[in-house]
Amino acid sequence: MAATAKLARQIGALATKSGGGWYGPHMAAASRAIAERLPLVDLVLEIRDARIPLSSEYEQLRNYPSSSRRIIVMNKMDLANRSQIKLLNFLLARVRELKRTNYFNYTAVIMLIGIPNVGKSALANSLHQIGRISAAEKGKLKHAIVSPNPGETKDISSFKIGSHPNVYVLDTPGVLPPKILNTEVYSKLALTGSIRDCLVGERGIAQYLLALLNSSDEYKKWAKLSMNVNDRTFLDLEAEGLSSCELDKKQKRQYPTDHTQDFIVHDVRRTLFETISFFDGNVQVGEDLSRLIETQFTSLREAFQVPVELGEEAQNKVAAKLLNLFRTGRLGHYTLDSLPWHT
Ligand SMILES: Nc1nc2c(ncn2[C@@H]2O[C@H](COP(=O)(O)OP(=O)(O)OP(=O)(O)O)[C@@H](O)[C@H]2O)c(=O)[nH]1
Ligand SMILES: [Mg+2]
Repeated sequence: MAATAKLARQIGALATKSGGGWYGPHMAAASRAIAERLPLVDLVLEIRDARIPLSSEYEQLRNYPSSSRRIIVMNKMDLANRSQIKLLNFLLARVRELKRTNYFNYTAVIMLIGIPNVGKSALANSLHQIGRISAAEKGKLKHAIVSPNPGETKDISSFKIGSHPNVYVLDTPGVLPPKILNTEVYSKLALTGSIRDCLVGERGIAQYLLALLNSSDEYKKWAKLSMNVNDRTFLDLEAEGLSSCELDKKQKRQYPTDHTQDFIVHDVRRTLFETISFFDGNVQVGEDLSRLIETQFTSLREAFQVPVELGEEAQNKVAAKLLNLFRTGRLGHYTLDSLPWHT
């Protein structure tokens, strides 16, 4: 992991040198608006990205005094609706408990806060929908905009999630501190999508992703994809009188070339498995790791069916497609922060 961490720090350092581009007037204003409201709300729900439970901490809350009013939620664990119902019931029960000691305030407000892109708006929508499912207002449900790009929510808005007492959640804009000193944390935030790709460059982020994949065991799960290809080459294809190349072309012609199609994801996983397992160097050594990543970019271009004629631009396209697969969970599940084992 040492070579991977080094690469993460290098990429993070390059990006942070270019200045705090992630922190604009919008974020500064949002940060002030959140800080002003913080003392007025009944509960604060800090949303974190389960892949980076430490790096996605909302820094301004570190010294937040009342821990009884602060709840941390790990999002993106691909919560089923069931667990969101559980979360809603838990929140409503918590509000009722607080109201018993503070019943003069009839309406309760829960503020969702977190760094950009952790899923605050998606969670606000779910809680609102589940909370209002049997309510008369069902037809008038509001909808917060959810997007894969960070910085989508610009203003604080409220969503009703319960009655008796009336309970509202406030969806807020994602906020990061103006300075991120830890360059490795910076790279993790870029990889998980909390910092806009253009600030780091998709290619650099994809190199970091490949370094992580190369030093984790996830790729071993894709061994059977490689074997399937061989099986097909020797048995089925012969029976059908097709070469493996002909079969591949035949299959691919049936679909539009969308990099999220199953067969492309399959090819990408197989390519990653083969490049890692046939590699003759040591991925813990920086130079070897860079050599492997370079080879992988070339092989992945084919897997993603990016035309070679695009030249340099082809590399950027490969990087963008690879990041998209990672961020939608199609390259496996990862925890990027090293946690003490007891957490
Ligand atoms: N896999 C997965 N994706 C999620 C989950 N929650 C949200 N997302 C996705 O994460 C992306 C960001 O979600 P948003 O709800 O817009 O995030 P946000 O925290 O409101 O972002 P900002 O408004 O930019 O701060 C979207 O592409 C969502 O579809 C989840 O539990 N699992
Ligand atoms: Mg949002």
